[in-house]
Amino acid sequence: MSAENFTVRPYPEMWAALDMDVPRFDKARQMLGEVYGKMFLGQVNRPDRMAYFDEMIAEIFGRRVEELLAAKKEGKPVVGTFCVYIPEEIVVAAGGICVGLCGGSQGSVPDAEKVLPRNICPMVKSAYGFKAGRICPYFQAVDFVYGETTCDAKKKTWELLDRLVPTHVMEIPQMKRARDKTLWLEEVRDFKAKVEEVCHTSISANELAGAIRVINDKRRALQRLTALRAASPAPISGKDALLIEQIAFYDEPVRFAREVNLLCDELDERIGNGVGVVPASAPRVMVSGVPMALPNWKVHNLVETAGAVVVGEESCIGSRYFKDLIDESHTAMEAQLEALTDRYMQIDCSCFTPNDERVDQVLKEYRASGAQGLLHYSLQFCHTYNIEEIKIREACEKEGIPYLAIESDYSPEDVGQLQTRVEAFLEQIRG
Ligand code: BJ8
Repeated sequence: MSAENFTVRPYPEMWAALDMDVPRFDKARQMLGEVYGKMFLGQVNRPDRMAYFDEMIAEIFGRRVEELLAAKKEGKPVVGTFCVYIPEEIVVAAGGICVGLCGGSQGSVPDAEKVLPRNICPMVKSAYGFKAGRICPYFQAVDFVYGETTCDAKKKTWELLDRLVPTHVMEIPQMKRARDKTLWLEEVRDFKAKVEEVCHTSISANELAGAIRVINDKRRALQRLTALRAASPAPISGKDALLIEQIAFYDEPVRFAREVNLLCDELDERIGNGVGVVPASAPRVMVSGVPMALPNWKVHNLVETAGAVVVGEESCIGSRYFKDLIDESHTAMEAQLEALTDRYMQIDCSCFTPNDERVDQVLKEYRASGAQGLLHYSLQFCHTYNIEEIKIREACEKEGIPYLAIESDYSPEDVGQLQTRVEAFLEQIRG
């Protein structure tokens, strides 16, 4: 596939059957194809195994949606989520499919702003706008969605989203004391009961054990990919790695893990032969902060267009999603749910207070990645990440780590200004 002839394939009949705004969505499809072709296929010396992930984008509005619809036909639940706190193992154990519905596009923001305030997080607006504008086949295909109470923008939006699609909400505690963990375990139990009720099924310990293994394998594959990015020269671009982390939220997990491992085999070979996507002298940057939902490639594109390479994402679309595994040794349901709860409570989202473990985690990942500078990325109006940024900055200053904080939204308006700041940051790294 070349940059010029890459297209995201159209499925107008299926979209019409899903009650989508087909003419409008088709324009968005074409634009995505053009942007993707330029941004991804124009990269030099990409690993061959990226072909699978290119194909996932070419078929993002087609074949994968067909798979979801086929699963529904067989009576399997298809559940949409917006946060890595929602335990997808339980949906998979019920024979269902979990898809991430976080919005990463400016295109759906105006639909949301007809209803929601303008001065809230673009990720929330983008997600809501996809449903309100009927311009996302995944949103149209899900049986129901599961929101959470991580931040105010999200939890109040779920009340309105429920008017458009059945929306259930898990209460995520804001602290990590023993009583908060007890609350979270109760929420996990309720989540399981709700999934069972909606899906008319009862999950067995055996099924849950299988689902835990499947999702752990997906996480192990992503951990392997992250470890390989520490090599110098970097064997894969940050843009491609981010793309894979984004696809993790909608691909079939067993197939996805297999493909990531095949890619990692190729990266192993590249490292052995000293092959990289950039020269070993290119500045290496780690990105930390809010999740970058598809198709939000803004920061990575800025950094890599300026001649550097991104070597890690401390983010929920990144290491926060896969750094921790669930203990697979339990065979009884209650012990499995407790193990699952323990794993999920390790996620260090800035919605928690205190959240000092995130500062330690950022430094740990920074050292492991071989990065030479840290770029903190917040979305506009995300108070928790914007405020927690202060502690990350202080830690970097203390360690002498070159540091840049960016706060942005999904519009292209600030690209010129951000480019200047990124270039100055890379100059600082180059010394
Ligand atoms: S566990 S990071 S996926 S909440 S960026 S919507 S917090 S205003 S995305 Fe997140 Fe779960 Fe936390 Fe991860 Fe609100 Fe901030 Fe927007 Fe955010």
